[in-house]
Amino acid sequence: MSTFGDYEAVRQDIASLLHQPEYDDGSAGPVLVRLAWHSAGTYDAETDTGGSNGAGMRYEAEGGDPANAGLQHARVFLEPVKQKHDWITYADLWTLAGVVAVKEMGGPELEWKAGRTDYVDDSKLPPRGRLPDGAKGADHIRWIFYRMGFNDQEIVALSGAHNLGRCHNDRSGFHGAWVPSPTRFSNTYFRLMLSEDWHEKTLDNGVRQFVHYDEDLDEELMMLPTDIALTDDPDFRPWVELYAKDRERFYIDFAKVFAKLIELGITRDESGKVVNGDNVRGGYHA
Ligand code: CCH
Repeated sequence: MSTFGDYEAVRQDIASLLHQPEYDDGSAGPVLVRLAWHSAGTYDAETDTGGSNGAGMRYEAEGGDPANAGLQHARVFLEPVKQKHDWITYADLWTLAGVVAVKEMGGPELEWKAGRTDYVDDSKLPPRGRLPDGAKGADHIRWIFYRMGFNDQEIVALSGAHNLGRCHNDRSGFHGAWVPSPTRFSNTYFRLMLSEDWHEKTLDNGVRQFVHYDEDLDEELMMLPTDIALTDDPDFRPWVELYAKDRERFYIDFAKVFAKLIELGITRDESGKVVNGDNVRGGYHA
């Protein structure tokens, strides 16, 4: 039995499922962080559509977006937690899972507030194509993240999440991890981005990425074209340099911007209660 509103118990159950010896690098953490990000990263400030409210990824329209390939693993990992604490909404569970995973992997404490609903408002469903494409450059990144309301500093800070996890051939077409310890949160991604000599490689599937051979690992590490774009662009680069040398500052900025990400499209009253996402004509409860 689970007590209604006992988010601490949910946090503990998320933390205890992170260790997954058979999966990837032995942790569900990175894919949970990606689930939280993709659930929120469809937000469009101008039309106030998309965002984590509604947990739209449960349905084909959003879940079947090729950009979300692989995130079913994250949702499956979380299903037992949802079954046990059936009062929590998926929208809250997915965002909270990202927050818990970052912390458990050695990252900063991230502010998280409850109250998202699983109410799907058809008029607010995000069209596909709102998530970034790793094959592109700085203009594309800005176009995607400015739409959500982020600035250049926030874009670079958020990108530091690529310190976690890896790319999978059968999900995105890219291949490999960004850093040698992909289940530890740190600023290694920024440090390696600047210190290593990344060269372009075309994989067997025709996908282009940047690689660097790590002798200790005896493995190639990777960067997406969008990651490398952060070092080439004159307004992004100073932030990469700052976060590469100042881990604390990266943690502080990451915490701020991630908290902002998972609140996109959520309107709260003074008491913190979510006042949108419910009782909207044309929607349905799941
Ligand atoms: Fe990302 N990301 N991401 N990413 N991402 C991928 C994996 C992760 C882009 C593309 C990709 C953010 C921004 C961007 C994570 C967190 C964040 C993959 C590989 C691609 C491609 C997917 C696969 O094959 O499994 C692009 C492009 C951008 C921006 O331009 C942001 C922002 C965040 C979070 C704050 C995490 C974590 C992963 C690892 C997932 C895993 O399964 O290991």
